[in-house]
Amino acid sequence: MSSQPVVGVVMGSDSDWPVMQAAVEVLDDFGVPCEADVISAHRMPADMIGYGQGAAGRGLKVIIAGAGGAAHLPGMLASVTTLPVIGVPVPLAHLDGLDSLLSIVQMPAGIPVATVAVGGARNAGLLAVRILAVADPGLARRMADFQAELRQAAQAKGEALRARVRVYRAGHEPSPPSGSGTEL
Ligand code: RP5
Repeated sequence: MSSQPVVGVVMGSDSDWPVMQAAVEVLDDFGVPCEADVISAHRMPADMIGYGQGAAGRGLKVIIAGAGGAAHLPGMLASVTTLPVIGVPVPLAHLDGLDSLLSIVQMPAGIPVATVAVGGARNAGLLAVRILAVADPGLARRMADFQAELRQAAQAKGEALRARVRVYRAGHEPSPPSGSGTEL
């Protein structure tokens, strides 16, 4: 894969970066070239429209857009591009991100935004990888390997939990029922 970005990771403010960083990290892990930038729907609307309109022409294939509060960036980008847009609700100090989630997920019919969980930037990156993997067998194999690792990690957790339960039960042997011993 060339280093030409194929995923655009954009956010309403640099204050979103601590959340959005996880998307860039997982894209880097999979070797998917991406760009990251601040594009604010409310503070720089003309730039935001320009970014969305030019995204496909610049070679981007997926846009990941994160925003908090009145989070209109993902939906507005989706309205001016044919690319798939993944929205990341960024939690702010108030309302725990529910405001961001509802702003992003409640799109009108015809303009979809694939919305991940509040703060779910890593899943947004993984979803972008899956979208690209449809036309990239090498990337699909890496995703399959990643999922196999998840399964192994979950199995190891189960094994560790079963061992803990055995230890717990060994320390809580039930008392013998009354009347079962020798009584005077
Ligand atoms: C939103 O306003 C941004 O996406 C960010 O989550 C929030 C706060 O932005 P700053 O005031 O920190 O720049 O548009």
